[in-house]
Amino acid sequence: MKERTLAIIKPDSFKKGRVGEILSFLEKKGFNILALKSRLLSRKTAAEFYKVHADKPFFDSLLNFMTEEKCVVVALERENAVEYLREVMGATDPAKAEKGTIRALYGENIERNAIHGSDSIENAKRELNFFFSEEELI
Ligand code: 3AN
Repeated sequence: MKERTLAIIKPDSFKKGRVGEILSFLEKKGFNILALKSRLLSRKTAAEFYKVHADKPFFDSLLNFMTEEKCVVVALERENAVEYLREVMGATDPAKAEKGTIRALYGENIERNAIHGSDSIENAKRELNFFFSEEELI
């Protein structure tokens, strides 16, 4: 069964002009791009999206980073999309990410780590609906 997940190509990748390369990487891994948009997140939007991390020491810094440039939000479709995206993204800390993963290739550090991917099927639904309307996801 095809599954959907949400990726965010983060401001560090946008600034370095790596958006196209990362999209191409995802397509080569079998993901279809169902919907996509480029957005400069407001602090309020970024805080709402990352609200589970509101009490973490890195929250404020994470909001600064996520609002410093545009993000590209992408709805992806593939068999086993949620789990497989996490696999090809690599560990949160690029220094610990497996060779050949997106974060190992493009991430700078644990915060500026190139890409976000939903971490469960339930969160994927919430995150897809956070950025896209039902009509955009047809
Ligand atoms: P992942 O994106 O791998 O699911 P989360 O959900 O634990 O990781 O963290 C959300 C985001 O917060 C990360 N993508 C990263 O940008 C940032 N982050 C996570 N842990 C740290 C940390 N220890 N220091 C700074 N930023 C962090």
